[in-house]
Amino acid sequence: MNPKTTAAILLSAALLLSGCERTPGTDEPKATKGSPVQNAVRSTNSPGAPTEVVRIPGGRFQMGDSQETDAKPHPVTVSAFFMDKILVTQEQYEKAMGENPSRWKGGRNPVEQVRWSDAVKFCNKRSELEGLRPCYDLKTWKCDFDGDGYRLPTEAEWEYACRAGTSTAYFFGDDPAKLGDYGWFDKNSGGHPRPVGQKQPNAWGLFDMCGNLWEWCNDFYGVDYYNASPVADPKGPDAGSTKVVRGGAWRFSAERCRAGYRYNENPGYADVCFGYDIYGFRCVRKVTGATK
Ligand SMILES: [Ca+2]
Repeated sequence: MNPKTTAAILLSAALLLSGCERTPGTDEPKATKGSPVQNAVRSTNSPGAPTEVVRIPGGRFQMGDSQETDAKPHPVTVSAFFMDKILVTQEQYEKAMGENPSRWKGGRNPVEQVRWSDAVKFCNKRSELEGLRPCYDLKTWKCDFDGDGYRLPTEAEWEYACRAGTSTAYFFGDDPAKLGDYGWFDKNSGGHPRPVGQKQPNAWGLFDMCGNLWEWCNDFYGVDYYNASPVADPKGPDAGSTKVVRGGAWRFSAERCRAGYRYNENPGYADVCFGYDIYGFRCVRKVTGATK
């Protein structure tokens, strides 16, 4: 048996034990799609390079994409929040966490191979470093939305911020041929993620919302969730087996980069679960009394 085969067997065994669903390195993630899943403010002392956050105004929008079976358009209102202009970079992540799990190394590259659980641990650490109250309980993985610290955006916040007041397929219109001006996807990425902030931002100053890396959201994925979700600040189903990711990534088609396109992935709570080089994240935090 060659070492590669042995490694593959050991890996499969580890995955079976842990309940992880896939082996890393496969092409398209096999997360289910369309079928029920079981079950401008500067943040002054961010770790690493200072990251600017944008104040996203509260408002109402039509969430969803009529071309998708799991994204029925429906009205949603979102309260104001702050959001990172850029994806969390490797420099920023390493400075806070003391490690860099990324496959494609570079300080200004977005951190990848981060699981949902890694992303929320970073959110808590960043909150502590900035003297804010961490939002996540790392035993239950629950998010305290009252905390003034960093967290992942809800799926609704993410789409609302991505659309930036637009109702077209992309925040720059309906024509996928223009995507190259705004994001990195399979046709222009060269086969790997790219440094953050190189393409044009959306109208609210957010970079890389389309493409580069899928972005972890706080919500569990629910294929039917839009049929029953509350209008005001929906936060996703109470439980589920996968978490929502949004926005497409460097090795996915333009279609996956549409503002309303939903995707989902195993959160990787256990250490033996792997991160993939297509997932990254950006943080949000609430607008508190002093900043309202
Ligand atoms: Ca993105």
